[in-house]
Amino acid sequence: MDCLFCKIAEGTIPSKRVFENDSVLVFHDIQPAAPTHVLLIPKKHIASMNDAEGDDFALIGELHRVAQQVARDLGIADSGYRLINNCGRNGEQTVHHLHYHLLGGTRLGALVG
Ligand code: IU
Repeated sequence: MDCLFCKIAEGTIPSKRVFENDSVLVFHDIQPAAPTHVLLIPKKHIASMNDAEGDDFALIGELHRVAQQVARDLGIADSGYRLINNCGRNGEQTVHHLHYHLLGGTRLGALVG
């Protein structure tokens, strides 16, 4: 499958990895939007949040568990962070393999509220 994040998960395209287990990979975003900016992906190809089904929701729970752990490991947990999933065109999703952005290390500004 011609998917950038599948190739990163397989290792055929290199990335700066920060965490990996059987189902999840975390690596640094190539264009960081904050002092800490990593991407969390399932190794399984799921095109977007719209495409998640069945057991994928357990995998999405695992992504959140790993996000909490990686935030601690990267030293951004106490000051806080943002965990974002962009879905579809209006969500500005550009890579069509489900992923979360974990951003921290600075005040990020309010998006809502
Ligand atoms: P988005 O949510 O689909 O808009 O985010 C895609 C992210 O993937 C974006 O922040 C890019 O900088 C990032 N990225 C990357 O880390 N490595 C790449 O080779 C490419 C995009 I293309």
